[in-house]
Amino acid sequence: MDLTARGTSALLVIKTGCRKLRGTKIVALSQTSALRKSTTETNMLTIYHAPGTRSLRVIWLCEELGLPCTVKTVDFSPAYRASPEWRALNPVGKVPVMTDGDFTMFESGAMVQYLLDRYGEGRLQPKPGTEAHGIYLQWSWFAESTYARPIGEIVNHGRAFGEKGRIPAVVEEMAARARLSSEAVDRAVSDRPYLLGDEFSAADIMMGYTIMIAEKFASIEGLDSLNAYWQRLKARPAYQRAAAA
Ligand SMILES: N[C@@H](CCC(=O)N[C@@H](CS)C(=O)NCC(=O)O)C(=O)O
Repeated sequence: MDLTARGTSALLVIKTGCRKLRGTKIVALSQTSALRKSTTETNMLTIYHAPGTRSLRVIWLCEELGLPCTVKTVDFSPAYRASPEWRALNPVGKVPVMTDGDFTMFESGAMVQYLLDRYGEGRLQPKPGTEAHGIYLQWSWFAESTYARPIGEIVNHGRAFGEKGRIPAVVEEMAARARLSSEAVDRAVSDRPYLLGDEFSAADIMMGYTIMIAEKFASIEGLDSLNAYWQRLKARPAYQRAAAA
């Protein structure tokens, strides 16, 4: 990881980008006038990123859409995340944060939806207001609010209490909740390549990150459809570029 501190600030340098900056000019990849306008008239998107965290979703989406963005690597230490500098961007000291010009957002799923609605031109989500869009929202929200939640608690429990203070029954109970969600996704993708069917959508990006942490902190063993789905997601060049950021 190429981290270069700027002065005393723990907000670390631009390490890489969804797309490279040339000097101060962003290379606009989209052919659309709306996007060309926004990429040339503003400094466009900046994603505050810590490797292995939910900022992966936002970078991955930008890569899938070909949206230019700047990635800034953030010091993920509790001390920095508690600092007034970081709290001004994320009020609870979490990662990620995204800015679009002067506009700032926290919550990865909200960033994904904002980017799709503003710059997606209908890509990677069904038409809003349709049942297909309802299913898309269902899996997107499920990924963060139901599936990721117990996994996050396993991580937080370990971080707060350490190996010695860890309460195994609590971790087991949360792992069981995560497993129930893993099984639900396993069934959902048992007859289709992606959550919505044949077409990849941003719901798969939301879910992909959650499967990543399920694999790391809970277990996805023995769930063949889920594992095959995860391999399909990881094989996407956009995922690979995001994972390398
Ligand atoms: N629902 C939030 C969750 C953010 C979150 O939990 N981020 C993790 C990293 S992936 C974090 O900052 N954890 C530190 C902590 O909770 O103390 C989102 O999707 O942005």
